[in-house]
Amino acid sequence: NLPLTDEFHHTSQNDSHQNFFNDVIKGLKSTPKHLSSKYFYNKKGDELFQKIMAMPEYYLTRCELDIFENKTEELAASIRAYNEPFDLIELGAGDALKSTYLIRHLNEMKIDFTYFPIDISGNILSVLENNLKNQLPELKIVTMEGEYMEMLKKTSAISKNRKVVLFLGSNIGNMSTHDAGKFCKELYEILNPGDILLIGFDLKKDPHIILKAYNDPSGITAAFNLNLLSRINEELEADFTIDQFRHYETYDPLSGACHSFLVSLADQKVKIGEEKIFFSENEVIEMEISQKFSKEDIKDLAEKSGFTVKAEIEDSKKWFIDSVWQV
Ligand code: AVJ
Repeated sequence: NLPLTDEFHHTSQNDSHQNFFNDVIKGLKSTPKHLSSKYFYNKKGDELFQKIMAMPEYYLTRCELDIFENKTEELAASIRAYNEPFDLIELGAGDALKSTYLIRHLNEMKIDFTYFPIDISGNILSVLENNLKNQLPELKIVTMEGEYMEMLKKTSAISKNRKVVLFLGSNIGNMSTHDAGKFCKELYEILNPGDILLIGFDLKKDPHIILKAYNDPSGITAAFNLNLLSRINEELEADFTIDQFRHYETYDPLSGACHSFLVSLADQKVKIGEEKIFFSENEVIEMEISQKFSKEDIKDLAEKSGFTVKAEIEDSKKWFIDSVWQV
């Protein structure tokens, strides 16, 4: 059945290429123009995000790492990891730096579970699989490359175990408030009674601290945004002149929305495949939202989507929360 597998693989790759093209064209033909930050993560984008996580200004990863490193037992207790086998599913696993602390702890406690890391970047998944197999050769791991919901449904088809879903890093902040609500409702529908969602939220705090995390003077965040234009050039036969766009960042302490934009520095025309897109001088492309939350925002989101908040685990600075929700 090799040819069949091959054919299937090709089809799904063509699909994701077509989806990328359609999303880009649709976004750039909208008013205001926008692109989806989920496409930031090609090989170069993964590397730039690793650099962002290492920047002194980008506190999010260190805060959540503090939780996973120093409150591991509390985390394990909150996901009710006892005797029966369960599936630990991570949405947007990335390099799994944080979750590895929990995974190692569960392993030491001789708890029976299978780890399903899901990510849109096949590149980062192979990095993660190599690392984990080296560190924990006995770990049961099944990597899943694709969109969150689609892959989550696939794990349900593979295994009927109780599910613990990790959605870390304040990745939920990349959705609009409306989309985040829809997303959590959809998760609630897919999960079964007793299943758990452990979800990371970056908290509202001093606006200067938040803005600096996304507006670093070294220009790494700018390069991270501009890399999507390069990716469109490489993969969609486009001709963006990268230095004709400039990164601009805002944080609104009232709504808690941190916004990334690229500003067109001139009137210009860009070709993408057969399509042509016109930019006026100072016109912006909305690139990314990184929403910040209050504790009330988190409780509202949980309850509106049907979940019960079981535990809230904070870092020592109280800048970040891992909230544990149960169906
Ligand atoms: C990976 C979505 C959590 O929004 O903080 C970092 C991505 N963008 N710097 C975030 C990001 C710019 C990040 N998340």
